[in-house]
Amino acid sequence: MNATKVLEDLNRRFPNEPEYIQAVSVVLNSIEEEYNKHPEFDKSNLVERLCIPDRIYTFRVTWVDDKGNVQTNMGYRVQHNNAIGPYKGGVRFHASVNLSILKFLAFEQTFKNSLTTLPMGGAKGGSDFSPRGKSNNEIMRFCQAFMTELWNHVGPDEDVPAGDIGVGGREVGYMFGMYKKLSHQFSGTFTGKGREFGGSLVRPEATGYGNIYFLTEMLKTKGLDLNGKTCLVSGAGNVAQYTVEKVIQLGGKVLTMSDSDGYIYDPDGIDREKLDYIMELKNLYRGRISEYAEKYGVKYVAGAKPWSEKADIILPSATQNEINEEAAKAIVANGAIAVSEGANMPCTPQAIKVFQDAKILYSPGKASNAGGVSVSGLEMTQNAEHLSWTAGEVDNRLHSIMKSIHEACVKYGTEPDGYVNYVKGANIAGFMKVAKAMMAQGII
Ligand code: NDP
Ligand code: 2IT
Repeated sequence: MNATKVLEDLNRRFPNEPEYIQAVSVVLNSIEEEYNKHPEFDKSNLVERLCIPDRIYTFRVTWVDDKGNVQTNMGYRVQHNNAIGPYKGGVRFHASVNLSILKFLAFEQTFKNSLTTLPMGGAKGGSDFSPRGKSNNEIMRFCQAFMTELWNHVGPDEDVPAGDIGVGGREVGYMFGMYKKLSHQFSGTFTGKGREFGGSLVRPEATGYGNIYFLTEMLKTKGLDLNGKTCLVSGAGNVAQYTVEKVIQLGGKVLTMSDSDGYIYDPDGIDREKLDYIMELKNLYRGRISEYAEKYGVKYVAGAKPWSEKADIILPSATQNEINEEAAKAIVANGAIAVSEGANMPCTPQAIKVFQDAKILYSPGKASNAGGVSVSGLEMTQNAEHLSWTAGEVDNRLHSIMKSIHEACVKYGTEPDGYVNYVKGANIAGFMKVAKAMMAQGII
């Protein structure tokens, strides 16, 4: 395999899909050497079979808003690869959603899920529907309309969706309800469900907690811990909130959080009480982060990201490509020691290079944010055995999964000078398992 050639070809075939090409490019560049040690891979054109999704469903979603207007949105489900388990991955509702973004997310999910040690393939779905400013009833009608198209293509052993940007417990509940009605079955077809109907304890916390468990392992390699460290967090949604919760528990100090309009900077740190306020503001009232600045009298910077502020640890937890080369240079110049991705692909390839050249700890989302889908996998197990585990049991398993992902990164990513290239480690470890499973299952 020649990564450059494969990418040129993908570029020619999918010229309007920059996020997808970006994600594939990072993976191919890091696995090229390892891949070429296995001539049997190329003989069966494994690389193309791995980069191109198994199938994609595209459909129109029509719903009626509160004023009686008929609205249409696009709906998608990208089923990328099911070599190691049923398709698995979240659903995103955001105005920016398009096929390129969902293809990148489904591609990444395949390797992430492989790293979790659990049997899950990779998928992603979503819609360009924007939940912002919509009433509860509008959200419900949209989720129901979305499922009337998707229900026949998902199932507990076929494809198991969950949440992502704009999709949390409320939306999963509505989609699950419609799925149940149409399929006439109560099954574990979604994860991130409410606790009362098969949801796992610790699933809401899992991505944020998992990222901090992973970060703790990275810091340990340098003899460091989180206590007293300052952190920049972006986002104020599910991942950001539980990232902040775990940082506070471990003695760190979070200086920033953000949303799509701007960021707040709190020099005293966001403590438990302030975090409770943010959770209520975002999860209940669906307000703006600027309201925090008004309430606590701190700085709010509209239309900007927090990366120019000085801190030890950087935890991007909002969206893709939120840290570019310039932001990465500012982060390094400010003396940061670690960047651990909570979001999917928040750093551009140029930004990643800046971190790696500076030899600071840097982990890609497919490793450090895998806690969410890991607990989704544990939710599938609990549903299959019709049991529910205690919060302590789920948290312990999450912790040990994050440790094992870290070990895999160190095993496959340690360079001759001792620097751990977590990108290479995560990509090779994630890839090898999927590759071996595909080879064993023949040319399909
Ligand atoms: P939420 O919808 O709960 O929160 C997203 C947050 O990011 C909000 O604060 C939102 O601001 C902000 N945001 C979203 N899009 C943009 C944008 N284009 N520019 C700036 N800010 C933006 O989503 P999650 O917390 O679930 O997801 C955050 C990230 O984590 C995503 O990259 C997702 O793929 C990834 N992830 C999520 C997992 C999960 O289990 N939920 C698991 C693994 C990764 P606003 O309120 O203004 O919309
Ligand atoms: O990006 C992700 O890993 C998620 N949004 C969670 C997917 C899942 O199936 O729990």
